[in-house]
Amino acid sequence: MKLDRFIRVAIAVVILLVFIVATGALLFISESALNVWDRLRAGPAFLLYTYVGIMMLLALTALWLIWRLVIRRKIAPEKKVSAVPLSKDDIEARLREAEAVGVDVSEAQAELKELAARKDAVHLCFFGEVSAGKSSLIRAMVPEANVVVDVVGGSTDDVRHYRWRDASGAEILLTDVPGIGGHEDGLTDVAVDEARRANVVLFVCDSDLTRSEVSSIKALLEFDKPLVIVLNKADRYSAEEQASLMQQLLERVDSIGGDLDSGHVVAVSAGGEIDVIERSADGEETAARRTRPADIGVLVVAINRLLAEEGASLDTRRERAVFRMAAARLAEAEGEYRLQRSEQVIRSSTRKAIIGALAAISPGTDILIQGYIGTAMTQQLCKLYGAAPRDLDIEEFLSLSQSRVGRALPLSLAVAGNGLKAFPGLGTVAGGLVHAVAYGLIFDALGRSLVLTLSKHGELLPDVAAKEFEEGISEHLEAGVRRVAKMALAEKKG
Ligand SMILES: Nc1nc2c(ncn2[C@@H]2O[C@H](COP(=O)(O)OP(=O)(O)O)[C@@H](O)[C@H]2O)c(=O)[nH]1
Ligand SMILES: [Mg+2]
Repeated sequence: MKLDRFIRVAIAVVILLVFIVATGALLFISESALNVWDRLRAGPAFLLYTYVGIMMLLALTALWLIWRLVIRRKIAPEKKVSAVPLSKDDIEARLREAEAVGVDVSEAQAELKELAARKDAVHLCFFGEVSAGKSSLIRAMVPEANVVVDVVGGSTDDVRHYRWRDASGAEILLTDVPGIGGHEDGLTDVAVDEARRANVVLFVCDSDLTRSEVSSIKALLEFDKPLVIVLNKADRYSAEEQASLMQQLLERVDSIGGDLDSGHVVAVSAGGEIDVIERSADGEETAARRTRPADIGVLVVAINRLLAEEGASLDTRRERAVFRMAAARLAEAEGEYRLQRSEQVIRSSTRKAIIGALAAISPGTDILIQGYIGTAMTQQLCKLYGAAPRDLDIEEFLSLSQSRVGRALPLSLAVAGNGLKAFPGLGTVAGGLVHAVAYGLIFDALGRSLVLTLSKHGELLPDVAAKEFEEGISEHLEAGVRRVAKMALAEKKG
């Protein structure tokens, strides 16, 4: 009670003092202001205007500085989703930049090399579900190629190219890819990538489109290259059925935004092979393999017409698709690089926190989180994810996180104590070690939560980041305990 009263009196005295000083200052300022004003008015007009001008300039500068420092939030560089297509120079510059930082750009570079290697030949990629008849079609176009055809469901397990000549005599490469919807994982990616590397995509189907075929076509349309829909196995349909199927195909593609010329939907029979049982005159049965007659004339005509019409645009459109693919590969590699680097940053900060806690007699998380290690870790992770927060944001984030840590500390200590029990031969675990693991855990959790937040939002929003830290903390603590306990034991021994 006594202390309380003393504080109140002290505050009253301070208020009185502030009042006296403020009044004095007001009197002094207005006195000198009026003084200056009078003199200025007495003097020449230009002096008055210059003076007022300078005062306003100073006031504006001060306002601008305050705005910059306190109000403005630095916007993280917009992730470029520009409509302007990537040029060769753009993508090469990006690759150089990334390589200089240490990103593994080999996959992206390989795509550019592949593009250069394909420059001289037009590539037609056959795309479609397993057993639609892609391999049979190629065999019908290039009989000497002798593509293996299997009844069971797609025999082509990797990409193959076959030479063909168009009407002008130019060499064209036909690409056979694994069927989409096959059983082996990852095959679809192979096929999709191959479609991006091609100049023209021939989508092969053998009936009305299934839902997955429609979504494949939707994805293919985004590559922006000439597309031909080939309705195969026409021998199974009557002329009317064929006509209505082709109409349906056109409508379906139209409904997903594909602007398909009616000349780009054709019905053919690749032929393929069929196993038959032959009975001879004496009644003996033998299994034989027969080739169905092929009828692919309309497809060849459509391809020739398309190649003649498109001309040089085939190459620019392929280039664009490959540049975009290379950019996507680069983005993946950058993501990978960030993950690895952030792991290093988190580990080294966690180690420092552990060392700090082991050295301190009575460690406090506040010094840890809001001190040098926390600031350095936050800065490094933000930089890695291209976020450019103001120092104030980092400070705010750390102080908001600090209050969350206060609540999570008992949990962290419990998790640390439990985690250490898993290491045999430690005996009774000393309190200092438990504390060190607990603080290390908190750093580990802070770093991991920050990485998730940054990759989600692309910038450091202090309140959001602190909230996400709080939400995920118990999960992060549990996930990190073995790793951090090991680290602490190593430090203690070391
Ligand atoms: N009826 C009929 N069957 C065909 C035709 N073309 C291919 N097939 C059969 O369809 C099955 C799959 O053919 P395939 O070329 O291996 O398909 P892929 O998986 O797309 O390469 C095989 O049994 C072929 O005999 C055709 O024009 N008519
Ligand atoms: Mg095949």
